[in-house]
Amino acid sequence: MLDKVVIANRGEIALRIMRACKELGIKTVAVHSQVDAELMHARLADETVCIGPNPSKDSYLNIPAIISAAEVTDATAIHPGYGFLAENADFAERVEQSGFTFVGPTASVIRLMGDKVSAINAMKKAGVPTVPGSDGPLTNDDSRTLKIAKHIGYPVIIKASAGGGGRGMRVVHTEASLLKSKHITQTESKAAFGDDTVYLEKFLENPRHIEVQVLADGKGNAIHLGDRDCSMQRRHQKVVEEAPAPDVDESARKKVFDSCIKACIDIGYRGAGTFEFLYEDGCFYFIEMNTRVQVEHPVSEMISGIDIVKQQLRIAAGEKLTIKQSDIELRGHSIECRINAEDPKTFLPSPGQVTLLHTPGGPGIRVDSHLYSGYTIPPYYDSLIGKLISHGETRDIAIRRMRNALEEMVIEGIKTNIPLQRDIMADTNFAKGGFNIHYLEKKLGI
Ligand code: MV4
Repeated sequence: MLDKVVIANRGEIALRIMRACKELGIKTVAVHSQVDAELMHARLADETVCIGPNPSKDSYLNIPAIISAAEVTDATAIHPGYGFLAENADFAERVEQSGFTFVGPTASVIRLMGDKVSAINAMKKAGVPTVPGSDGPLTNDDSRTLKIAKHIGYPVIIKASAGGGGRGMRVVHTEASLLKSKHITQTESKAAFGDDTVYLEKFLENPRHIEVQVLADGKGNAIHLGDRDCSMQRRHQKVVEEAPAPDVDESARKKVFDSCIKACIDIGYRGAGTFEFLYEDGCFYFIEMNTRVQVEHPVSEMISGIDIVKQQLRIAAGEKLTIKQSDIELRGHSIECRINAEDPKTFLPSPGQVTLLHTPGGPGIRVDSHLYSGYTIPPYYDSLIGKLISHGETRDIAIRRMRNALEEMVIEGIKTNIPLQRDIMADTNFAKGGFNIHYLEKKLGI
């Protein structure tokens, strides 16, 4: 097993990783910015290192500072969590070149998936269903671009190959605006990512966002932990996630799971990963792969009984995946509500001191949060302060448990989105399930 892990992150995920390390008997190093000395996991860590001033670029994105922290503490591995450097291939490479274990896939796989054109190509080769599109980058041959779009049929979407997660895309409704949109996307992509490679896809108008959680050991073994529906989102920020995705065609689902496992083996995937799909009219269409543990991993843990973060650490230690697909039984239904320190109406961040905290409990309730009474939420980082997760034999029971938990939860001193979450859990369309990615923005009147 790994001896000592640097947790290169903050907040709830740093605490989540620390708990997994402690369970496995791994020593922990918390690295933090100046203001983050007050973080819950820093108090619980075996060692702490301040890696710099509060802005992320000076601390959590400071690669030399994080590697130095690993050196001075004699750590053997670095877990990046999510966000920050988690999907930075150069970071993974420098971690390994410095003699530490990176808890994640190889730098070359991160790079392959970071480039969306190469990711889609690798997936197509493995038999993962993709969106009808340009089958590679658009060239400077404009007549070819026009021909491709005409063949696919409008509307189409132009995406930056270096983009992802909603950055660098443009929907095109008519032939008249295609080339201008292509040019603008190229220019913006060059400015934002230093790469003007763009590609084109059929634009799906009312899809759901469904993703598949996988674990692979990089030694030819891979399994899936089912799917998650992340369609309840606003401006590319997920608000509620659930597993399994409600009302999915069973034969399409089986096929897509098999294709994800095959893709993991084909690309030599190692660690936890997520295949993101759009789902429309009973069909899955791959859009991107995330090469990290995700915020919403707990709903997959709840239905599978597998601790994803412990599996990440075991795989990083070089263990073979001992769980077989046939060992996994996906049981019941799980829902996650993200709790943000923000105004529930304007969505503006609401940092400040938590003067009183009461967390919910009871059967089928899990709270992943680093909050404590008296903690001051700093203004420098994102506003996620915790996650409420429910589990039950049925989706209906999971919803009822979540409603109770949201009713019990008390956070005083700051504004939170708990009122919005209560509203969503009371929504009759949420209760039905199967809403698409536009549902929440329409409900909020955006
Ligand atoms: C799309 C799409 C429709 N058609 N691609 C947005 C984030 C990035 N991961 C991909 N995105 C989309 N790609 C095609 N061909 C619609 C979106 C999209 C979206 C996807 C998932 C979750 C929320 C979304 C919100 C707006 C647009």
